[in-house]
Amino acid sequence: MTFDRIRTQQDYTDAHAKSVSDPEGFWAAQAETFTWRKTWDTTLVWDFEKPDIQWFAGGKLNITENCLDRHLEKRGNKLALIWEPNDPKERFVRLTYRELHDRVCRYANVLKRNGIKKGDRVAVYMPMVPELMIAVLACARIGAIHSVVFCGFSAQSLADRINDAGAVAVLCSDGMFRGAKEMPVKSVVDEALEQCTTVRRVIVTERVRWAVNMVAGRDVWLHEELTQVGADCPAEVMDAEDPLFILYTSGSTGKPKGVVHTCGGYMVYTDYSFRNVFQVEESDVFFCTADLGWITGHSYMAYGPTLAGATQVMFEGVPTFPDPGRFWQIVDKHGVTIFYTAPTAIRSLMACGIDHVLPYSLHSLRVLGSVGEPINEEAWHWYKTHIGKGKCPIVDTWWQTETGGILISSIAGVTDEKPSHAAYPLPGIQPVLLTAEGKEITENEVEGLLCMKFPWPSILRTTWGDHERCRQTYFSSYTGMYFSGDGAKRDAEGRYRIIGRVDDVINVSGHRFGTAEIESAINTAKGVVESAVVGYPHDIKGQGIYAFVVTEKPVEDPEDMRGSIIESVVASIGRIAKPDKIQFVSGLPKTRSGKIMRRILRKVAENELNALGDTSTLLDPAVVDEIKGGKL
Ligand code: 7RM
Repeated sequence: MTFDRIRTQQDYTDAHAKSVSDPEGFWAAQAETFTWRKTWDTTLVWDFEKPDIQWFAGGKLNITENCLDRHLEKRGNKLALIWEPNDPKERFVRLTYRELHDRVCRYANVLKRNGIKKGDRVAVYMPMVPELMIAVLACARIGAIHSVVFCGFSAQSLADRINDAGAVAVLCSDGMFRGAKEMPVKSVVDEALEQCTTVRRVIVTERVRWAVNMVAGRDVWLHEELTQVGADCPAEVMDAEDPLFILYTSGSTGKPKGVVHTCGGYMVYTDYSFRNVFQVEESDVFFCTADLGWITGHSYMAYGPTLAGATQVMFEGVPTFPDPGRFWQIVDKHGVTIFYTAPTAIRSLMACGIDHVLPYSLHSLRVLGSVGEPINEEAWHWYKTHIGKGKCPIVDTWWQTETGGILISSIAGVTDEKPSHAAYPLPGIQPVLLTAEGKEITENEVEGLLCMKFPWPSILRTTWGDHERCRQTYFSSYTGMYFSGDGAKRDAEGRYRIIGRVDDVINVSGHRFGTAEIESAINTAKGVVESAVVGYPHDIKGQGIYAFVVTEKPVEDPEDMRGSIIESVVASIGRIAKPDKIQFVSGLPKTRSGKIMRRILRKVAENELNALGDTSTLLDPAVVDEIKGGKL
């Protein structure tokens, strides 16, 4: 038995048992279902202490042959992509697998024509247009390493990512539509490139038809380039362990780091987890609402669904435009059967009222998914009742940029579900809970730090340009373990419930930010001396950003000062990281050694003013009363 497809609770139990007793045999059997140019020599080499992790070493392949070419015979005329524009009145686009293959090959030829080669890093900064997915696959086709940067990041963030990766090209659009707004894209790239020296080429997709500045010798229009190329583009042969992409993600310290995923293992795991978690059938229409700029968009839009030969919807816009019924209208319009979104979206639509759901039948829906943050019970029940009409299983999928694919989740309609519980480890996944001292807790009905004790095929391999940082961040806290940074509970039946980050990372609407990252952004505002940022519970976003700010002079016009702080954050990171609350304080609670006691600030932000704990070790305990008094 290969357990290629889990259909029953027993299959799940058997597959998980097999994956633990014989991980190499288990994953080799999955890997054999793909097209390889040369089969691998060794299924797995691993050492978490270095870390050195290799899956399918010696194997040769190109992931796009598996996403596209191998489907042509049987699924050439099947829809691969249904693209729904921001404005419902604009025509939608449908691409069959044959058409997507054709578009990817042509785009890949444009990349080659512009001097981009295997191993080059390519930054992709584009709104959710079909060309974004095509560009990503085109990079993979020629072996260029894509680094997608979400369009909500600022020019500064884009420049930092381009420089860290040494990108030679940027793929972008002229501008973008987002709800009622039109926003610039190319001019943001231009601003970023003032700080970059490695970029030789910018390839611009036309979307909003704005006049943009084109730098001669550097910038070209995609539509003009496409007239110069053909549709034949043989796939570059890649090593299983060659990098496929870099995706930057925030941690508790310093600048965001470039998580590196490689070709072979990532392919095997995203396909396997996609098909099994969502129980995908040939006739399904999958709709993931994530942006391709996040890992969810990489694993469960660009790669997982195309590897599986599935049909998917890609949506350019926002959930509330032209009204909060937009997702449900799309579900009915395209007959969506599997819908995958984030708790923050569910909560915000829930807050808009049921009247925006009632006009739609939603009868095509079969499976619902959640990702990005813990889903609270109220949102879970609303999703179950009003969207799933009580009949659709909900999969609460826990995973991370670093894990490449879903690690803990129930399997739709196969394993049981319990509100707010991600539930069970997928086959191949061996979670453990540790005490703060690093001791494994083996019982049930416990809480601890969530770690993995064995590698799975899509675990990150390194952080770009800084392997030591990868080791430090994920593999050094507890010897022989991958540490996720999350805390979790395990119930009596062995289901996991993720509690949230135990480090200085804030999860705002499913997006990760390091407190240090936001603080340095705030500190660039004129007149700011220092700041401390903590997360606090937010009804819609999950966590909100609460900033305590010390200024040079007493603040005369708080609104004006807040405005300039927000401006600084928007400029350094992007509009997605705006603080929700900014409190001006005369000092921060620090220990005698100068360390900020975030625990106290967190309690204040959470409004637990009577639970501050011991403050006697503070340098100046009096600041605490002032901070409590000024709580927003
Ligand atoms: C896929 C993604 C990862 C962090 C992770 C958690 C949190 C993600 C869930 C969740 C509770 C979930 N990647 N997280 N999924 N918490 N339940 N189902 O979001 O790298 O951007 O974020 O998100 O804290 O560590 S990510």
